[in-house]
Amino acid sequence: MTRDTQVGIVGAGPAGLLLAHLLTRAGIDSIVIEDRSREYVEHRVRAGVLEHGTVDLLNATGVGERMTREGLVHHGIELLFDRTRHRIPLSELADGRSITVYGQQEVVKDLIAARLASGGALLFEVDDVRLEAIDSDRPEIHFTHEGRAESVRCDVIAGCDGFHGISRPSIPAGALRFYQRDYHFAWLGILAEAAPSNDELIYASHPNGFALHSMRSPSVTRLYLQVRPDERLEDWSDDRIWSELRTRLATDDGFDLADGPIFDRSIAEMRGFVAEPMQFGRLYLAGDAAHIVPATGAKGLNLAVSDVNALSEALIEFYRSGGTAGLDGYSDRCLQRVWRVQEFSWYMSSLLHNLPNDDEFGHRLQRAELEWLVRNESAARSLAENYVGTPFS
Ligand code: FAS
Ligand code: PHB
Repeated sequence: MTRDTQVGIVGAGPAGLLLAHLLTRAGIDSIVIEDRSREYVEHRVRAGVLEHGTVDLLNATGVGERMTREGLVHHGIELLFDRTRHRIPLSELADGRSITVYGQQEVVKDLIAARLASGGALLFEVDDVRLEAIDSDRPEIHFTHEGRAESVRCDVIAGCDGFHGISRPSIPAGALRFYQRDYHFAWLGILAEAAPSNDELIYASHPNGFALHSMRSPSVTRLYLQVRPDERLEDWSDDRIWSELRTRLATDDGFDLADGPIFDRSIAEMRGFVAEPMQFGRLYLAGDAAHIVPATGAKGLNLAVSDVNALSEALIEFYRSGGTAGLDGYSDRCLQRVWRVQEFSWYMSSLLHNLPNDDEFGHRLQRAELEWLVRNESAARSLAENYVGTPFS
């Protein structure tokens, strides 16, 4: 069966679902196809920090109600080194802007509910997806669904299928330039049934490596440990995880890390990646399909949101006035923010992790920057403004 639509969207992650939502609100038709099940995408544990601009966009477009009810608004973060915590007052330093802690899978659940309520097309568990005629004005998406061969004909394809999707590889070799930075460390992340041990996130720099105390709700804690990229989960018993977390999050101010049953664990390698341009013909890449950042700056999800905000504005201009300035400028507009965020994520990663092959001189430089951050307001303000996110340009 062949379906005709205006925008074909590959991938039902935050980028694809939010784009479909923004287009539907503007009366633009779209079809979203996803190769995993609804159950899988609604329970996939990933990011948890929403920038101020992301929160505003979700609220302004009518999908922020549960986020506002269940999300945790934070006005600061803490940096921990030499057993001492230092608070960075984000909102004081960044014009009152804040972050909201709300799981990515909750954002995905809210967007899927909105999509189904709008009656918009959303197909799960598709297979054999391939893109054709992406440099024509009527590109096509071919796939199988429930055993039947299907295709979508559209004006534009939005490649929102993540780093391992088929959109980016569908672009002819040589048409894109790739920029990659391997950080040679990974994060072991857990979710535990334990009340968070602090009201705000704690980013810890420790001789054993980085650690992060985050959360998902008043009863669920999210914690991360820097590990080697080749580390295996089976080598980390619950006891070993908790004892290493206690070591790296130890302070002299009586902070005590509460533990509890671990119900989710994963290891994610940290890297920086950018594909330029984020467009080829009528195929527009958004989110992880075009760029990856290490999670230290909590930017992955938020960058995907800013991409589709820009793409939806460009498509609304295209369908309302026929103007293509927005579409032609989409890649440059996004890449400006992508490289700002890459730099901030590199800065936070280099500041807080034990970098392989780093020497004592390097450790002293990290210490000097940490001490400068907690002593100098302009340095702290720069971190705060980047962390809460600058307004979408
Ligand atoms: P996504 O990867 O979320 O979504 C792409 C969708 O496309 C998926 O549903 C996928 O199943 C689908 N898809 C793939 N191939 C397809 C095909 N051929 N056909 C149809 N559909 C296809 N960020 C943080 O800030 N904090 C974190 O702790 C954090 N943890 C992360 C852990 C992991 C393992 C990963 C990979 C990322 C993490 N991130 C984190 C970053 C994360 O939040 C991403 O930036 C965010 O998911 C990007 O959203 P999308 O671009 O929508 O891509
Ligand atoms: C998370 O809560 O998952 C989280 C928070 C901050 C980060 C990365 C991940 O920098």
